Amino acid sequence: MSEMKIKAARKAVEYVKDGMILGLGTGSTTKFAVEEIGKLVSNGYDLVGIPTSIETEKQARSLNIPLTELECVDRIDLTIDGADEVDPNFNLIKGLGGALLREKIVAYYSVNEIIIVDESKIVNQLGTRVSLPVEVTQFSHKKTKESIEKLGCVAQLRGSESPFITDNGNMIYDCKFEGISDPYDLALKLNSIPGVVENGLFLDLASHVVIGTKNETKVLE
Ligand code: ABF
Repeated sequence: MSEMKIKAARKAVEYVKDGMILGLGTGSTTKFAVEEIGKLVSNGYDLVGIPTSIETEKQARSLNIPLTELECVDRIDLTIDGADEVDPNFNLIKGLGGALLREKIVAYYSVNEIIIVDESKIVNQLGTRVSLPVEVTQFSHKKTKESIEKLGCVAQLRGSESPFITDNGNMIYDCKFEGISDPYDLALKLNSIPGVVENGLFLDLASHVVIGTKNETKVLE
């Protein structure tokens, strides 16, 4: 599995050009891409990164990748990030890594968003392989859960002994739908519930999908 992730990560980093402002995703696949970006920096590339999580920020700092904040730039040239599901329209479920809010903000401001996955993440319909992560405020989260479940899912608070708290101080409900037939409609309905901060449906945000398989690396764009 790592082999496929590494292949996808290396292929995506081929799109990095000297002088770019890069969004740095989160997760075990993206970790390999950040490692490769660190090598480019050591080789003299002038790159600046915007991390999507505290975890990625730590990794980038350890590799001496210069960092900035979104407010300090007028665009992100390219973001490389992972995903939990990818459908045939390049729509995604993200957030199993817990960083969906910052990942979505960074994706929104990126000229190109390259998604790197191994082939197990490819699905015909979103919501069939994994639950949909939804980030909610701690305040009244049980009420928010009730409203989310009215949309046709079973919502499970992340964290067994103590709740998982995101980098933004919020909680996550993992919402099991039996397939999501209209992700656009669901995304709108979820985000109109007070207490929902963001949902893990990434719609029309990915420009490229790089799939690592046992034999080859496929680039879809
Ligand atoms: C992030 O990390 C997420 O949005 C996604 O949940 C996860 C994918 O992680 P991995 O590459 O470890 O499967 O990109």
